[in-house]
Amino acid sequence: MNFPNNFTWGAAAAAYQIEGAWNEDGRGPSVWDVFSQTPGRVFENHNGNVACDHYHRWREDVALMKELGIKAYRLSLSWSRIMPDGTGAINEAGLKFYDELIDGLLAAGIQPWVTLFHWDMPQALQEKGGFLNRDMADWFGAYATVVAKRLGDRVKHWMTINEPPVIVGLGYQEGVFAPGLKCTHQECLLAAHNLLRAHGSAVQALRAHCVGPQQISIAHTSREPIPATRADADVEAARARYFGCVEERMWNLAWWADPIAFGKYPEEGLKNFAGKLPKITDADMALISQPIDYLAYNCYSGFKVAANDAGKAVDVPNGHGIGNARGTLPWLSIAPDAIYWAARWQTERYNLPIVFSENGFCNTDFVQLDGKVHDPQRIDFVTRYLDAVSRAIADGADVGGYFYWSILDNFEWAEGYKDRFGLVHVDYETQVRTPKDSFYWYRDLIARNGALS
Ligand code: GBH
Repeated sequence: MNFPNNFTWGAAAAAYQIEGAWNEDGRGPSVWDVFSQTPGRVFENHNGNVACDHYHRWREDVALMKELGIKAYRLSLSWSRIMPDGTGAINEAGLKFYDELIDGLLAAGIQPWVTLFHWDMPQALQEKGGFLNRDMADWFGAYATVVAKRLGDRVKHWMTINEPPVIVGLGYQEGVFAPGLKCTHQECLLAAHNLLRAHGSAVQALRAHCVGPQQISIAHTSREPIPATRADADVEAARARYFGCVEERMWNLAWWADPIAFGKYPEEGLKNFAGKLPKITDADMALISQPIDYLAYNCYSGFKVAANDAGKAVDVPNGHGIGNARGTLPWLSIAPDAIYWAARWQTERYNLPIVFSENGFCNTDFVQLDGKVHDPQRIDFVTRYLDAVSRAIADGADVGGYFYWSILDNFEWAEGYKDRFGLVHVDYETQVRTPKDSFYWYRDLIARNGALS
């Protein structure tokens, strides 16, 4: 495997999944507090009240990151820790937490890559409609301004929002994630538009208030069609499916990424969703299409498709990747070609450098009798995906970095603590951290800049 010399080796996490301290030092509630504290929403009614207690143990966690040798750590900020009501009053204790964390990371030689919003909307703003409210762009811009003024002298890499289709698709449409709504497709298209406007407003705020040049993006994700063979027809069909805008579910990547890159929604979606679209003004599109500096993309799994006689992509039966192997989450098939094609196709379409802001494997890891956590499947998974990234780079894709999800086992949203993605095992009774075999493997791989031996 070959990677450029300046390749960014990283690991990631998100505020609600690790911090805990949900009601300490002035933090306001977020939609995920309300959702997970409502019985029946999350696996065995787990919640993020304590999580990995990272709020209190961040020094220990940064020491582990330093030992791992990552160049960058992707974290997210809890909006309601910084602004308990989402707007207005600022909670100094919340800002101070991130201020110190960022200094700690920099002192350890680790660049902080900050995501402004990873799903934990302040509950006070959800009560005003959340992304259904057109004022979201102003609220999010004001929050981004507060953050930029405090952290923007040291943070150089930003993502505005994590995974729009999960927020709107799973949170507003299917209701399986917070805020647990079951909106119509029409309402979801409105939420999507307001989300994109909020993104644009945050980009403006970061540009205006950070010191020095910034690298700004938004973390996209999608479902990944993989061409069943290298035949042109299969590749074209899979690509058309990837960028197509036909689904009423929210996984149409181009619907999210094209407006930012090109200042307009894809024609195919405008046609298919006609009659359900919100009012879209030129000023909206100008706001949404503020230039960004790179593409961040979260890539986990995929499904094989082949072209039928009409050239359309049809699913290949059982085409989920490497045999029937999966992580403990049913959607997590092992499909390294997903990351290969995502890298190539996004480079071609958007002509920006790509950073894989998440990729990882979950299992039922546990501390074995020898005191270690043996996780060969995770090592195999990451090897296969990095090999695919390396092949994509050789074939012309512009990939600048890779962030393993996640540094720690953590609160896996509606799945609670059952599925473990970490390089570091967390005992949720004692909060003891145990680096897994994959931690040491990744450490050595980083030291060799990705060469296998
Ligand atoms: C990421 O989301 C999140 O950013 C992170 O917080 C989370 O912990 C991590 O992944 C692990 O889950 O094929 O229709 O069933 C991943 C988003 C959304 C990817 C659902 C898989 C399956 C869609 N996932 N998707 S479907």
